[in-house]
Amino acid sequence: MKQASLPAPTALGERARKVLDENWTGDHTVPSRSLYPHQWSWDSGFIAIGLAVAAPERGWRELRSLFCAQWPDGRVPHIVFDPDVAERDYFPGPAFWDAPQPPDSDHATTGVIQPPVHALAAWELYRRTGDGDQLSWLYPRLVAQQNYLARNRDLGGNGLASIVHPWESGQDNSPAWDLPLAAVPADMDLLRRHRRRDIAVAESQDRPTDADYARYIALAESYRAGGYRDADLLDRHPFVVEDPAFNAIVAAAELSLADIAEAVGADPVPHKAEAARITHAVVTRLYDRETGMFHARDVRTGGRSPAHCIGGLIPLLLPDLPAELADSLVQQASSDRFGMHELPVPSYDRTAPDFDTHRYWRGPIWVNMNWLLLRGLRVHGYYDRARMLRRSMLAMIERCGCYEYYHPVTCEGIGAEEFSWTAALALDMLFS
Ligand code: 9WN
Repeated sequence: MKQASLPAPTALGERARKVLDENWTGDHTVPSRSLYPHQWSWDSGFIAIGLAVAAPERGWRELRSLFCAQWPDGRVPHIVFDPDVAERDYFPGPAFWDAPQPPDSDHATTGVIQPPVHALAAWELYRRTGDGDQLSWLYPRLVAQQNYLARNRDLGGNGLASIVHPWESGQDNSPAWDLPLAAVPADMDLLRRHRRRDIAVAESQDRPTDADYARYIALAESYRAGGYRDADLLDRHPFVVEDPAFNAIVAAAELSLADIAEAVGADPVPHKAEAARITHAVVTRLYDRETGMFHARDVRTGGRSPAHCIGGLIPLLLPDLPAELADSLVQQASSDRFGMHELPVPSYDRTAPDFDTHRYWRGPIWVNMNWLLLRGLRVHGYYDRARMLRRSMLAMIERCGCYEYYHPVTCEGIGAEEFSWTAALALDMLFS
């Protein structure tokens, strides 16, 4: 096994390692001790990327504990609940979800998913450690995760995976979901029956509104009422959306799986073909020539969201994206809407009348999305802009700390402090 070289200590590196150490439970890393006390799916993927630098054995463990909770149909749940955390410490907890117990785990889970960044993390861990046993254990599970998306979630029949809840996108409160969410009644009675926990530990102006939260609960209840089955969801569930960022990540995962397949002696060709197929579908279904970027599509109505959100830039990750589209995304990222110059890219259009500097996913800067964008800039050879983006992200984190998100003008930290994926991705950017 290759020995991972120890990175040189810097003040930010030490601080970031400390965040990850303090959020480590012995089995996985919580996103934040205060707001998110369980294991989250895509957080664990980003965290494992940082652990590949700081503590690779823990990185493998992080992915293993998540995939032990994989469902028989291949879905990787968005939260794996820690049985030592009380139900009242996070809403919606295990009792709300009432999901079937995964066969290889004694932990309860939610029934929804999140973007599959885990193959990217597994490949990163392998590159640094050369641990073929860990990679071989994960490979079939990562393939099952992708198969679930292709078989169960192509609800629009266009070759794209649909999300059935804003939480599945990871960009929960993005304006990209406003149109489809408007069709979901905001039953405020749900908030009388279920007490929000998030606004007890975070500022309510930084979190989704009560009306949106009521819709989130209604959607989770709708999916739960069908036993989390995906068949016929289009007929019985009010939110079915194709998200460009989610699908770009699915395609990027196939490319990592092609590398992984080669390393474990499997066939990389089907993974490359899948990546090309999804890239084609993302371009034909979700690109808007007029805006020069990608937009989420409501599968129930066929309408595309008019909002300019950071998720619409993430297909830059895809190496097969035609050069003129990549160029257009970089122009959009650098335009007044997103202003990728001194500061990283905000989650939403700076010029939009409802741009909100505090409310989450409606303006603030998120490090994980910018990290995906950084990867895309490198994929397409925009090295100067990539250097600039890396520098602005590291400067922001160094100056303000490892926050969940940041004010898009002042860079002041917002949301949870000592936030794990910010620390993890800072380590990756410092030492890769
Ligand atoms: C719901 C944990 C998660 C992230 C998401 C982010 C936020 C949860 C919440 O926190 O979502 O899953 O309670 O708001 O939007 O991307 O995975 O960090």
